[in-house]
Amino acid sequence: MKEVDYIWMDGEFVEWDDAKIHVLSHVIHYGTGVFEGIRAYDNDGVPAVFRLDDHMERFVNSAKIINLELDYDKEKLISIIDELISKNGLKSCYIRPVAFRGYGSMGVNPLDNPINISIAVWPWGEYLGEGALENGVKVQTTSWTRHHPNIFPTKAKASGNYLNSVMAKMEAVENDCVESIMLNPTGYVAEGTGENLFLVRDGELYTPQTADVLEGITRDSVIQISEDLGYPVNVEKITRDQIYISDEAFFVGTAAEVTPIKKVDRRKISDGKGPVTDEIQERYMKAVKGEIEKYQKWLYKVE
Ligand code: PPE
Repeated sequence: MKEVDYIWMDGEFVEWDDAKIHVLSHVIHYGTGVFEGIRAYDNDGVPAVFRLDDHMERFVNSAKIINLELDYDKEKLISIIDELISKNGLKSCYIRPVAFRGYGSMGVNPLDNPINISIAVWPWGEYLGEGALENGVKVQTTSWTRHHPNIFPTKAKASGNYLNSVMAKMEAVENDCVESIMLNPTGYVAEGTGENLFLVRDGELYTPQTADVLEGITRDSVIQISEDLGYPVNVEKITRDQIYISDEAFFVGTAAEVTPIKKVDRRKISDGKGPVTDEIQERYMKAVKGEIEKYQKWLYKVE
């Protein structure tokens, strides 16, 4: 799948095909890694990374949660991302930093294993399939339960956590859906496998609390955008059947951006984009492209 020329690994820019690790690396066996997902957008010919500082703050925090001491601080990692985008000549791309326990010894105890770190960039289109942003997606509630915070660290974007997402995603695809909505251990709505969720009802927005979901940066941006548009945002417990009777529903995330949900568990929610989703999606896409003065503070320009 070679997409670009260079990937950064442990202090060096290496050719895409040479960015390899040993098969006995701890992370492969035990999921001991953390990662981020960030997007850069073409702002009139200049790549602009959306909320880079916030993403790298979360990356450093994820590492802290799983006891990975990084040799690079947030500022240094930001300057590497800047250089990597330029070196690969990209105007827009997805950015994937990952830090993990590498090759050293086997067994669950990771503490003697080295800590490796890498950053890759590549162009990435619509996350939930072509046309998803325009037409909306069909989703299901999964039979897999989202993490209990004392089983997996919900504030860490940790590699191992994602087996839960992978199971729910495969189940969705097998059921002819694009994505799964996951319920938390007490049965309330949590999030998608790689997105946060919003509902619209009677002109107000609803989204679950962050206690047992990832503190999404798109979620936070969408809350601000919605409030600026005059829509009240209610952060509260949400039940599964509340989705069925909502006027509109949508996923948000770096990769998914603002993706409308048209059907949940075979119940129709909307014909695709509803009017509120439409307005929020449009504002979000304008914000990331640098077209709204107020939100330019969210953009890091690679110049
Ligand atoms: N919840 C989960 C579980 C999640 O993985 C993401 C991002 C979000 C919410 C939204 O967070 P944010 O990107 O900060 O708004 N998922 C990333 C990984 C997707 C993947 O398949 O890999 C992403 O969107 O980049």
